[in-house]
Amino acid sequence: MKNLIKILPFLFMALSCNTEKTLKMETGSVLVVVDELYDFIKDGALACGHSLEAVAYTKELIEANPDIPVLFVCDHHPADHCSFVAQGGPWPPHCVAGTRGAEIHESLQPYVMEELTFNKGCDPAVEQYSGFDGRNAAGESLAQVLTTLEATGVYVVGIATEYCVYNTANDLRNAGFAVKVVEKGLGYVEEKGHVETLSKMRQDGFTVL
Ligand code: VGL
Ligand code: ZN
Repeated sequence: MKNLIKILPFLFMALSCNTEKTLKMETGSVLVVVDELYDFIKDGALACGHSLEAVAYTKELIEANPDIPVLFVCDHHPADHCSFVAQGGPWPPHCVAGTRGAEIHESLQPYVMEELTFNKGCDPAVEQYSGFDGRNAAGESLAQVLTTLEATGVYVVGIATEYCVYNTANDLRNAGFAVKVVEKGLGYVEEKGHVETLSKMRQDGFTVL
């Protein structure tokens, strides 16, 4: 018993060192959540690797940073979108407007605000991997709203690393925003492509946390 009391403080220290603290986002920055939609998650039409983990981490990140605005980018296709196999595109039908597959995961629903939600890929003839091309219900672009919010930096999480996350991050950076991609919050089509995209982004000078 005495020995146990002696080692207790050390045991406590060891355990608390192991619990990593959730990332604190810089004041003045915003979080952009890309395509954390049912069709990209678990058993969805285009289910991606690490997607449920990405959603869980995104929720954790939001809750640990209650003052940071959260912007959602959403793939939102018509049923005959050009990116679908039937139209000669590379993908199975996914994120069709009005279906469950196009909805943001329920665990993130409490944080969704219409004016901070941006749909993309709405034109049947145009593929849009970048959230930069998205528009909110009022027709405003992501860049416009970031300017209104006076965002100094943008953290990016979401699905899929190789496509929409990469293109969104790249366009944001080209528009002059300081972009930080948060690895724990990413899902991917293929792990190899995910790893390659991350190393390309690091080489190009992105911050990957
Ligand atoms: C995406 C494939 C097709 C993405 C969207 O969100 O990365 N990938 N549409
Ligand atoms: Zn799509």
